[in-house]
Amino acid sequence: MRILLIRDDNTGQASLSTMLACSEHVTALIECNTVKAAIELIAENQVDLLFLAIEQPLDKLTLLRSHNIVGPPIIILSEQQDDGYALRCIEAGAQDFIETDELKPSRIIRCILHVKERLKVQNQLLEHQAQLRELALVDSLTTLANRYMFDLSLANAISIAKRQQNQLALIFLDLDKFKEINDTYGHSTGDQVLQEVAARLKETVREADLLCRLGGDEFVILISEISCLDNIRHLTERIVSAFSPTFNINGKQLNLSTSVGVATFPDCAIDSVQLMKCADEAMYKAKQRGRNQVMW
Ligand code: GH3
Repeated sequence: MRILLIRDDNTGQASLSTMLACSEHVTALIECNTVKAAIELIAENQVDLLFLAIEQPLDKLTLLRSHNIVGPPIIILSEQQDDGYALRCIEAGAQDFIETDELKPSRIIRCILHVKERLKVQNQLLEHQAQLRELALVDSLTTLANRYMFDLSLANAISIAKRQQNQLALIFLDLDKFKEINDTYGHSTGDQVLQEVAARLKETVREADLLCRLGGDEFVILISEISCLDNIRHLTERIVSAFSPTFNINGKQLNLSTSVGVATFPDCAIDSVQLMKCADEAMYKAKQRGRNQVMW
């Protein structure tokens, strides 16, 4: 554990410094004597645990937490022998409260070990949270954003566009006769084609554009920053061209094209539902007109 000790100059706290320096659980010990210095040290260093051993620790703790809402865990060492005060420190975010009277190496080590265990559990929870977030927002086959992520992003992008009076574009793609690929070569080949489509689209759009697989053989690109509609036209041309090279899947050369519908906000629609409908209808027109083309 990398530990930061904030302490005043008096005997009890000096012995805490010695105990920490001697502990096998402490890999680094940094010391300072003001909250201001501590805030700077936390910003510049990895600090796993902070011991606060200065006058009026509750006020200092509140000050620290107001600068570092998600800062390192804090343990208070104080001369106060008042359960109510200790409780208020815990309520304000301290992990533990040690009275100077109880200051001995075994108490400090127990404290460090408890924090270590809590951090382990906390990290596991954060990992699970990240996994759940990924499951909720990412399409597992292509690793593109999924429909849920798209719906959230579109609603958000529209409210920003309304506020800033910007334009948005939706490019809606539905692969042509994709079912034939499944029927002829099997579902697993179909899956690999979908992954290759996602990879080609990723190379075609910019980082700032949101590329999603809505489901099945449908993809959508949300463009939140449009400088001019000609750029969207060029992009859709590049998208159609991205399907020109044959798809080489397990040694088979497969031909595939896509029908594309484009809709812009606020010209075609006043909300996300209308905008999607508009792009869908444009795509449907492209299908009706013979596929492998872009319609607005
Ligand atoms: P059209 O040009 O008229 O759109 O023809 P299509 O064959 O692409 O149309 P349709 O929407 O009927 O076919 C889409 C196919 O996509 C049908 C479905 O079995 C397949 N599909 C949907 N999800 C997946 C998937 O995750 N993997 C694979 N391999 N196929 C999928």
